Amino acid sequence: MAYVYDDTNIFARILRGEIPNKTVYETEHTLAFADIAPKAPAHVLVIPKGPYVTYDHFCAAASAEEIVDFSRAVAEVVKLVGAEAHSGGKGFRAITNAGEHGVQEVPHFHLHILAGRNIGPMIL
Ligand code: IU
Repeated sequence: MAYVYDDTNIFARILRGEIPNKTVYETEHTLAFADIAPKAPAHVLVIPKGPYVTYDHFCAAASAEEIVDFSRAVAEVVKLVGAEAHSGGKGFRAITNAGEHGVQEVPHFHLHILAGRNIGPMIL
């Protein structure tokens, strides 16, 4: 199925600088910013700058450079919020919602990084 990217979505507008955001980390291909309605003491959204709708779309269509850049940005964000579980931090949850059944609100791929409290069981 072909993905149709709607560039009027709120994250596209953030990327174009039309709407302010609280940037946590930024690279050539990736932006990480504070979620406007945080569900944990640290709630950061990591997004690619390219026009990808969902995680699977990103994995299938992004360049290797973009994917590596995104992955490394996730690692930096986890470090910035002090949640590196592999080296003594208390850990985090990474979530991405996709499409109707995933209950995705914003149709630009984003990874939620939630940290700073025990997030609870995986199934909500
Ligand atoms: P979802 O995975 O698409 O359901 O999550 C969208 C998130 O985007 C959600 O946590 C919102 O609080 C967040 N968000 C935001 O950070 N800034 C905005 O202007 C809007 C939504 I609209």
